Amino acid sequence: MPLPKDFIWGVAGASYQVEGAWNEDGKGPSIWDTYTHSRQSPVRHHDTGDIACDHYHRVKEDVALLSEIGVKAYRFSISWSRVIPDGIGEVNPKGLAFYSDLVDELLAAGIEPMITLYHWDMPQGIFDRGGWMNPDIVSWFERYTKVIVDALSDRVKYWFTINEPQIFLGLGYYTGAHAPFLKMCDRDLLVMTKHVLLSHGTAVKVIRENAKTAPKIAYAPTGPTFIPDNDSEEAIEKARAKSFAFDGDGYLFSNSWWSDPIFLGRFPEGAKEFFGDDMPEFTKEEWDLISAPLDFYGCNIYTAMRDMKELAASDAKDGLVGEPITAINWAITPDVLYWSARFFYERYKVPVMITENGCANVDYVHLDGKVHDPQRIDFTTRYLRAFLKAGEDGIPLAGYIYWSFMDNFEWGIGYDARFGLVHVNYQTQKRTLKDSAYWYRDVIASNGESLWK
Ligand code: PNW
Repeated sequence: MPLPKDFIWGVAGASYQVEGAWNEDGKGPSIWDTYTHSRQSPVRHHDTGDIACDHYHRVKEDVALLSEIGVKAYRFSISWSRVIPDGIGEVNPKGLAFYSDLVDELLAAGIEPMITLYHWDMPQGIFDRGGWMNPDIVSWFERYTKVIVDALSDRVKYWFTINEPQIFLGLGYYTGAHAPFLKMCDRDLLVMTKHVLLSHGTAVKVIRENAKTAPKIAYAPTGPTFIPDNDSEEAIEKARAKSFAFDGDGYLFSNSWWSDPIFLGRFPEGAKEFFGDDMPEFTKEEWDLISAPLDFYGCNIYTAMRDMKELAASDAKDGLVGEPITAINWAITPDVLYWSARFFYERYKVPVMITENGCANVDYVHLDGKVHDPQRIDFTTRYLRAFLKAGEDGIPLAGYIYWSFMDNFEWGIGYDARFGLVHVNYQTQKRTLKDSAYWYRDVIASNGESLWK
């Protein structure tokens, strides 16, 4: 069955991971600037995003590459502290102009801009005022959203409020692997959950009420999708139940902790009993705000969860013995896109967009000057076939956004992981389209048909 003509084929990136120019043209520091500069930073090799892909100075060149690949959409995030240096005070006109120019460049190339408002680089000025712990963050995020919507919504239609609360709270404030490298207790994590959900809902309201062109709004969570061990109804039901389990200890990383409030207007069952008096509470008006309708379900999905206790012959914890993995040890499990599309659509009843999916590989420029990455092409072919099968089974699919457009700063593991369709030499900033970029160009040009050849 051919895909709808308006199926969105895109690629993604995020401000701190690509922009560099961390202190230029009036930009204020974010927590990623501050804490990657600290002596205690656990980031591999002490890498920072100070320069990253120097995208801030290379927008024209980078949009030309997007054009060459032929993407229909580019998902990027805005650095809050580039636009409002301390997060709450004066707007920095040069920061805003950078994003406005990027939007113009994209539109001139026929590429749909998709904006993520919060992809983890909180202004240091906000963190110093308590960050997600301070109830005022909701109004600060509201004001920041209004500034961006006023400046860009005449040209931008697609909005993501926040990227992966699971990871920025889970790794930033619980395991300590991401900035600001903290390990906090449930009591505080629950206060932060409350403010993240309210900030999301408030941003949705600001966009709906102020956007100058009809907006499409979502958020971009990740989470564990379990895939069934076999085709039986029983196995499918078991995988579905595990995918949405509240899961006690692992709640911050779960699907239901974040998406049940946003799509169903309630916390998952079992949460209140688990947390007792620490459980966040919302008024009826706040629940309405948080669960205001969204246009689609964004899924950042890379690998499946399996019930290892049942599957592994040995006591392997992370995967099956000798199974295929990417360069950062994530298991290659294509069916996760089929089951994610199905499970999320069945539970939340909005079309599904894969807002991130991709393969970390050991890419380098070969003797012939090209970057041959057959693993990435094979990986993405398999994942896309599984995703499109969900469409054939009647699940409405809104699009597929490959992570990432170009190699970039991969958070806690620095520059070691390369996810890009475009290779970046960090010494020279030379970009080279990988074989996968040309392969993706053909996939897009054929609207997916070439995946079956
Ligand atoms: C996502 N996990 O992060 C982010 O949105 C991107 O910024 C990032 O570069 C990309 O995926 C690749 O990692 C994740 O541990 C980080 O499950 C960690 C996990 C999932 C997503």
